[in-house]
Amino acid sequence: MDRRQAWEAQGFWLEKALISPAEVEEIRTHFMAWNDERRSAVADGIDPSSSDPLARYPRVMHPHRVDDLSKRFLLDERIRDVLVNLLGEEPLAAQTMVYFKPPQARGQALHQDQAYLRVSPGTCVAAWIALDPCDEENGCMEVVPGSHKLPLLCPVEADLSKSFVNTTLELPPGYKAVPAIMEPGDVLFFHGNLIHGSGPNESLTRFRRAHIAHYITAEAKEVWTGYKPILRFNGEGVELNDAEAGGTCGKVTESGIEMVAGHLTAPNSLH
Ligand SMILES: O=C(O)CCC(=O)C(=O)O
Repeated sequence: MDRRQAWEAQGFWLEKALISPAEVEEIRTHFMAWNDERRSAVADGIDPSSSDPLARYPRVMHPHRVDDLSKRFLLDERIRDVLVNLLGEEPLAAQTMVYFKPPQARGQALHQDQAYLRVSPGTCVAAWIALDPCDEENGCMEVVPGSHKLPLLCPVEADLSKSFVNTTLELPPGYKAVPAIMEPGDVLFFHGNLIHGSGPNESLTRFRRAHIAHYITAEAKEVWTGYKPILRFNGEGVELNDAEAGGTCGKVTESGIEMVAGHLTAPNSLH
């Protein structure tokens, strides 16, 4: 299957060795120093003084807004070229995150990114750059092939001993999560409706770091306000309308998805 066929059929594409070993090392070194010197505020309902490994290594949200290196990889031409090939149109850049996922850290339960970005028309796409070897032991990404053709599903309560976000998705019959085994420099591209997530890092010694960027399709007229400003690949800003925060399942807020049913109010940031 070529890229385009895999994208249509499965909703994801794993591009091998897109980012060089030297660049991977540059990103890793940069963000380990970032965490030492200017660690992000601990969110996701984690007590900063607890022994939770994520209190020491909180995820970094939107670093490209203040950090040239992250912005460089958000607007990287190699990533753009793969996106153009997969989508058949010019992408716009929306967001970055860095996950350290240190030894023994919890993962992020199953979700669909489009539930957060609310891009319309069109969808969002992630480019997830592996900065370490990723496998089942250290909590690699898990993807559900073909689930990008599903609508947005309503979340249910997650197991907080395994996930740092408190919602997950129940897979409809016939769907199965599979591990995405990756080497540093591989990039996993996935569709906004694709169900994905990750389990805990069971290793006692290995990190599972990633630089993650989210894009939206150029036809988009609206996106949830928390992802603005939206950028073209030449760095110019693009004006889009604000998407409705509410959906049939829940409402996006600065602190996550508030469930319509009311019993879950997720203290999670963006996604
Ligand atoms: O890196 C992970 O474990 C999860 C990342 C993710 O779900 C995302 O980027 O949407």
